[in-house]
Amino acid sequence: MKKVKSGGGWPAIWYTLRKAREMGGVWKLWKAMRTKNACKTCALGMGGQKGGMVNEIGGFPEVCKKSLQAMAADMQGGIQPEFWSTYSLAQLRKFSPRELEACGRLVQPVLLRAGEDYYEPISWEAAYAKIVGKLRATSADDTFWYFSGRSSNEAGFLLQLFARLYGTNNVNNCSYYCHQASGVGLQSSIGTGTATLILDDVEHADLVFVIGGNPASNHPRLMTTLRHVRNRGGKVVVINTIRETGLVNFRVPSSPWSLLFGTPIASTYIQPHVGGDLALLTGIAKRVDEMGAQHEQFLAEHCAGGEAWLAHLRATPWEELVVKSGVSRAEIDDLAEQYAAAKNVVFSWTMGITHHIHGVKSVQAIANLALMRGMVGRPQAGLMPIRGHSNIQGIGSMGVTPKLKDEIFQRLEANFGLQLPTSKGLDTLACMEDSYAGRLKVGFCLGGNLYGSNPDAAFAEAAFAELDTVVYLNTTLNTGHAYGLAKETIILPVLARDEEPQPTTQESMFNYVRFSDGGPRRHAGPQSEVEVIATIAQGVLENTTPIDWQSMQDTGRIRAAIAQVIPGFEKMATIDETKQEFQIGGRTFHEARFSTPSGRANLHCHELPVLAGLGESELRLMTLRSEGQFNTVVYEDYDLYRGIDRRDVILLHPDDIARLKLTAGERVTVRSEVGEMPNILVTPFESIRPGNAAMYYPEANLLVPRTVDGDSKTPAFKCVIITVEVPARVPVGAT
Ligand SMILES: Nc1nc2c(c(=O)[nH]1)N[C@H]1C(S)=C(S)[C@@H](COP(=O)(O)OP(=O)(O)OC[C@H]3O[C@@H](n4cnc5c(=O)[nH]c(N)nc54)[C@H](O)[C@@H]3O)O[C@H]1N2
Ligand SMILES: Nc1nc2c(c(=O)[nH]1)N[C@H]1C(S)=C(S)[C@@H](COP(=O)(O)OP(=O)(O)OC[C@H]3O[C@@H](n4cnc5c(=O)[nH]c(N)nc54)[C@H](O)[C@@H]3O)O[C@H]1N2
Ligand SMILES: [Mo]
Repeated sequence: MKKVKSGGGWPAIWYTLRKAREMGGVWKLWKAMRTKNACKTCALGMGGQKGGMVNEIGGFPEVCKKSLQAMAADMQGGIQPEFWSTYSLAQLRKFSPRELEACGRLVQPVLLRAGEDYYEPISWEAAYAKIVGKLRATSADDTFWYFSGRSSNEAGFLLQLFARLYGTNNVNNCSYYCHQASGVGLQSSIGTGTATLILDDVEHADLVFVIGGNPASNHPRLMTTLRHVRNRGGKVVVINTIRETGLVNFRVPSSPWSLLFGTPIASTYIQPHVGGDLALLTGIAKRVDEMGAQHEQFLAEHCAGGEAWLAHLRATPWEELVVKSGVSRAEIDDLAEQYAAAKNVVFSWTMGITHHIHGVKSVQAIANLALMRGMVGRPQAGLMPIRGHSNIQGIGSMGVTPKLKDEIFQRLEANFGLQLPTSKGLDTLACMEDSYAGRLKVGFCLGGNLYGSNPDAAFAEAAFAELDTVVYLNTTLNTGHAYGLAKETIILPVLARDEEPQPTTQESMFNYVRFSDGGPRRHAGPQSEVEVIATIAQGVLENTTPIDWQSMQDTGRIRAAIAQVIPGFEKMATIDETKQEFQIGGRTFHEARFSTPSGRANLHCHELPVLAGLGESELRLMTLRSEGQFNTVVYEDYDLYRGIDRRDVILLHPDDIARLKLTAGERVTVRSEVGEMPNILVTPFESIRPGNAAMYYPEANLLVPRTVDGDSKTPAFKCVIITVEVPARVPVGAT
């Protein structure tokens, strides 16, 4: 397939028109996209009361392929009852992620009984009776509660509250596989775990670092902002192991000029080795110090640990930094000079930073670098983790973590007269480990695809199989429904955000709360997430707690509770009348007063990890997303900007193909310490830094070990040591 020369542009627009035709016309899709609901895909935040396709500072039309794909998926027809008697489990397992998604919307509860080969439709009453009966018969700490990031704040708040009053803190979310390292790292540096700035600040930066992410595919709306930065003469420094086409040049659809001619995005493009960022960031800081370009006064007045950190930098040899980053001294010097010369600098990052065993350290290193020049705690500069799911940040704010923030815990107990459990609670992978060990009995998943997103897919399947019951609340089928099976599996169909009978709220990555109106249901069968949670909670807890669960089906009541309990969400109390969307209090730092106990930001020293996988036949594998997917949901096999038209590939630099004596186009077996994938196509990919390889997630989860960052518990999805073998060349008898 021919590779395009820029991201965005006409292919994205043709795609839109094609999708519109499939969905019954441009007008129908346009109407659906323009309703007052927060956009369903990434957390950049679009829609809400400003109307669909409008960003937080009023930019319009902000369209992206992903939001159209998500909308089109929700506009699909319903899965017919015969489907369930036609396709056995064995057949469902043969479906690809794309085929499962394309089966249509889930419209009735279905049950897979122990030992059966077919799911069977059941009534909502029967499903509720089964779930309530099972939960009542199970001790609370034998259950876990997993949340994805597309559900509303209201559903997130209600379900975590129910799980705790039921008696467990085994409450967690997909962030543990995503940005947890950002939350933990930022918290340790500045006392809060989210972006320190708003979209308008980014618009006015004169230098933006984009580290370890591919926003051209995964956060396309950010490209509009990066274009504005470049147009005003600002710089964009991209640090990415792959030279991503869309970060080199992007055709922003909302600008006629950019659409025709494209806009250069990166002014500088640096390609470190996978996992080399910590050393690179440390190197840039070392050079800034050598130049004497740090902000001494800021370090002295607003930071703690500055001196020790500078001493540590000075003692770290250059050679170590160059070897461990894979970036030359000249390039590091250049980055430091650009940084020292800039006035307003924004640091943004995504999974290339967090999906490592040193994820938290890398986030701290980004914060160190920003703090040393006083780039945090003032307008037009700051720290910006580019968040994943559209409401993953809100789900975190609502208390969906094993440990509640002290303030939330105290307010819940004081304001509502509740008694909450104080047990430790398990993070996401710990729940899977405990399931595998036979210690847990019931899993409850609000959205997402915990099986598909998990490292070590064979382990994940076995972990689910140990459970008695797993309950999934989903909108469409995914691989979890075919492989993430307990002895008894129940799928409950829920309404999408824009079909909710009542309003809901979502939080963007800029700490902005959006109010979604909901809208008419597309199918008769699915229920609202809040209704499902309240009904189960009422059945299990009845009147044993001070909460009237039935009345909690009213999302306005949940918002009233959120306003009382969650710090910074006070304006939730009036949002139903005012419809006034708001910035969460205490999160945006336009002044250098940090949320740490001392009010100062902390600088952290790091020992640099050895660059993994330098053995002769080894490669460092990153698992990543294509242009045509949203997480475990694959919409099309085609990865447009990288020019790859299938998913069973390993992307290798031609130098590595030669070094490993492979041939482009041949089938190989890729092995890691936990698994192997046969029949993978060797695919030359000049854009990747030699020594590193790439394969598509979720398929490649068969190869990812359960090695986590000790601080954030996030698996190292971006650094799997692999070897590649041509089957015919494996000597007879070898394993
Ligand atoms: N279209 C689309 N949009 C999405 C999603 C989706 O699946 N599809 N998912 C959403 C979610 S939940 C998330 S978390 C985000 C994910 O957004 P991204 O983080 O952009 O997604 P990944 O595909 O994981 O991207 C990894 C990028 O990091 C680079 N990389 C990998 N390892 C390293 C490294 O060690 N160092 C450096 N410097 N770079 C590295 C890769 O080359 C690649 O460009 O996107 C959100 N938006
Ligand atoms: N190897 C590897 N593994 C990874 C990653 C990687 O880069 N590499 N990335 C990780 C990351 S960043 C993340 S965030 C996780 C993603 O993990 P998850 O969030 O668990 O997975 P998704 O694929 O986003 O979930 C998709 C499902 O959500 C359901 N859904 C969609 N809309 C709604 C809704 O409104 N309500 C409800 N209840 N359900 C809905 C649909 O049924 C769909 O099948 O995966 C992680 N795993
Ligand atoms: Mo994510």
